Amino acid sequence: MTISDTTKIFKYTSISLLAVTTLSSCKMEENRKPNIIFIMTDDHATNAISCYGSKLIQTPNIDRLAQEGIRFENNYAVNALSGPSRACILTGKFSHVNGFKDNNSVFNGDQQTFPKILRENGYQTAMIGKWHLITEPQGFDYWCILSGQHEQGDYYSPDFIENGNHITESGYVTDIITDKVINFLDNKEKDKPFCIMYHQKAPHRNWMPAPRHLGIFNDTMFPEPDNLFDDYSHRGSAAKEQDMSIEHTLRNDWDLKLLTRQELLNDTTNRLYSVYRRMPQEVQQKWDSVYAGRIAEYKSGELKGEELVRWKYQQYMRDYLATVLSVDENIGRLLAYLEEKGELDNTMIVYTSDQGFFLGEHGWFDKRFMYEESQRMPLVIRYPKSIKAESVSQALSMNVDFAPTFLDMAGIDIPEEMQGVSLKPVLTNAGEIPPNWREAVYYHFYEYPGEHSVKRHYGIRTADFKLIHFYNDIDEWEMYDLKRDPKEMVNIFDNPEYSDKKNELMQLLKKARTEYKDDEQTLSMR
Ligand code: SGN
Ligand code: CA
Repeated sequence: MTISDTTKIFKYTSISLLAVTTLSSCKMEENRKPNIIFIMTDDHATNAISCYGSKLIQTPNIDRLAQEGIRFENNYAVNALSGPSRACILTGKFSHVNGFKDNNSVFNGDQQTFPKILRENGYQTAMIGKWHLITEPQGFDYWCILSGQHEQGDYYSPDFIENGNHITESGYVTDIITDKVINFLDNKEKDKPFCIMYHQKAPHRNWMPAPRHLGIFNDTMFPEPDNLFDDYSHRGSAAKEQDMSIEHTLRNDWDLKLLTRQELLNDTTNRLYSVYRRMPQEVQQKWDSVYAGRIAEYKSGELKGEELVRWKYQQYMRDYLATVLSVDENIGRLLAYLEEKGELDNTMIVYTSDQGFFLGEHGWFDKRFMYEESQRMPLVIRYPKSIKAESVSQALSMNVDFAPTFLDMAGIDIPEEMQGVSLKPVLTNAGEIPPNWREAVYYHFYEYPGEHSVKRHYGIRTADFKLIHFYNDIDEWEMYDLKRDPKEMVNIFDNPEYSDKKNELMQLLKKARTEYKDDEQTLSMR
């Protein structure tokens, strides 16, 4: 063999070795499990997200996730309240199965959850922000959850429990939670995939904006929903007897912030004072100056009747939407960080909210009802390796589907006991509805008697219709034709024109209750 032959062989071997190495690193890259950042806010209505067609606000960073990924048009909470929604998401099971039915429940943390399974399969896991399940988080390498106000947390100088230790941070909650997420990413083990639950408090009541956004909408007049003055004449007693109206329920102090500094200092037992005192002095000063005009307007005594309701709606929107600005900005900050670290495209980024929210529709704020504004949750996912940009899906999905979806995307078997189904076929096929997909989503709300007085109810929503049974101290049915009446203004349950449809929906409801094993007696107790 000549020297030149040896060189050739050497060259050949190195080239093949190089090819093998490149191939296997490609394979590794291909087999690499997706990182997951599960962003969830609190009470963020689709009507306050621009990619969902909001007429109220621009949310460019959430929109970017949708433009570069998928937006779900028909994603629903199965119980539109914080603790219950979170428990459904973690377990992939409905409230009557996971045991967390209302905000007074205590989560049984020993049950199986998707973060536990991801962790057993090599993921580093973190839970940062609002938890609201009372028992300590399980299944996380790192956790830092809001405490205070029954685990609702505070907007300013919030208290947290970090891996079991009580701490107080200075600053604004939406920024702090994002800092903690970035800090976790900075310090994580390099070779493991990660899953972070990034859960904001905003835009939850009582809607306190960041210092930089205080007063930002003072001169903005927001469009009113056309049913702001709904009189519920074509609905049953549940809609009439609720306690969540802009007119009667919004509080002058807590919600509308109509107390001057002097009034707050004179009444330190007022709840608004308890959050005001958490702000540093310079922020208190800005607060005083931006709310001064509002307080003066109110005190002029000129606002009355419908005009007063309209005015309250404007103040509500100004504060609520200003807290949304910080949510969106911080998502932008996180995306820029991931991009800089080269992790953006390896990470499945999910945006949702624990449920929707009423922004004046039917004259309301809050949620709980199985009406569109509160039952519907935003769901936007960016993961360019599997999801085609600009996908939009009409598939009916529920929050109990999240756990199976995350496991499936990570290539992990889904436990039998999970009641939701994986959305992977929807994600990987540009949002197309898979064959034999479900015909209806199921819902069951339990917190009654309770805050805001929304009666117990359960029901189904199909692509075009909704059927609801209110029970406990009443026994009333409602049905809506969502194509003709998308704002759910006229109950057609007793309309003979729809009797066939009604029978069909009754059958579907029965089927859902059997399938999901919800056999609770739901008759009137009167
Ligand atoms: C607090 C709010 C309610 C809200 C619940 C549940 N009242 O109690 O308006 O419905 O949280 O919200 S407040 O006076 O404290 O602001 S949830 O999103 O956590 O379920
Ligand atoms: Ca909530």
